Amino acid sequence: VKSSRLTYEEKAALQSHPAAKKILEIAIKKKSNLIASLDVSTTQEVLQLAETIGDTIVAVKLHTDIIKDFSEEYVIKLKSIANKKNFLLFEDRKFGDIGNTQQMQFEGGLYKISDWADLITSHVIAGEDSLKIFDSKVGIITIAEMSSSATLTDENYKKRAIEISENISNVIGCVAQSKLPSSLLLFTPGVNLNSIKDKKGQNFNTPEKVFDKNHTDFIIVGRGIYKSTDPKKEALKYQKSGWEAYLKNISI
Ligand code: 5FU
Repeated sequence: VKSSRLTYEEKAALQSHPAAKKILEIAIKKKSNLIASLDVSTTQEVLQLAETIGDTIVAVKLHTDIIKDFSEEYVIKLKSIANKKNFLLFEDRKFGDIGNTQQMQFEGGLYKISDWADLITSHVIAGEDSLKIFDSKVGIITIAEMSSSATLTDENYKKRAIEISENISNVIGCVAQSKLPSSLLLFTPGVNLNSIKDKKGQNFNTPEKVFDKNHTDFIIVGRGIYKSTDPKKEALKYQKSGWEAYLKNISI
């Protein structure tokens, strides 16, 4: 019996947005569904980690507003590593305001996210029109469901978030903790092989669990990699574990 989950090749055929096609292409080529969340506070740490683990990942996820020494030079260097190592740049900005404000936050300020990000996250809390301001080149990933304890993103919220996501042509998928329609790519944070939660509300699952239970497409790993004493070794472990979980998922 064929599993209800589609392969990355099948998903790529369903997707029309270039960022969606690209991340799936990289996944197939590298045999990786790993996104590293580099939540570190200096540009040097981001660049060093990106260089070290770049071969094992499909994207680097960033929170650019936690970096102390952001500069245009840093963006140039990071883009060059991304090109060389073939991964995407994913800014986890979680926009959550009216369209007019989000547009200024996306295009302006210090970070000029629209100049360099391949992927961004946005909440849908302000309704469908708020998502129409992002330029068509960027792949939007909406937040349909959060990983934290007692999150307000209940079943109804998730359902509405999915409806909005399906209506906006450059939304390529959602961050969520449960299954999505196969037209949307599923990005799952809260993944860790060694811990089940932190002391600030985060909940963790293993790569195997999020593939088995949710048919995820991409696992997002933060502290599991960047806090480890050997990030390269740990990234390889998550790459392998995520890929094996995917292979098992498609073979059932
Ligand atoms: F939308 C979400 C969510 O529901 N949970 C998350 O953890 C985003 N995240 C992000 O993924 C969070 O902001 C971190 O950047 C990352 C998880 O990092 P960790 O160190 O693996 O917990």
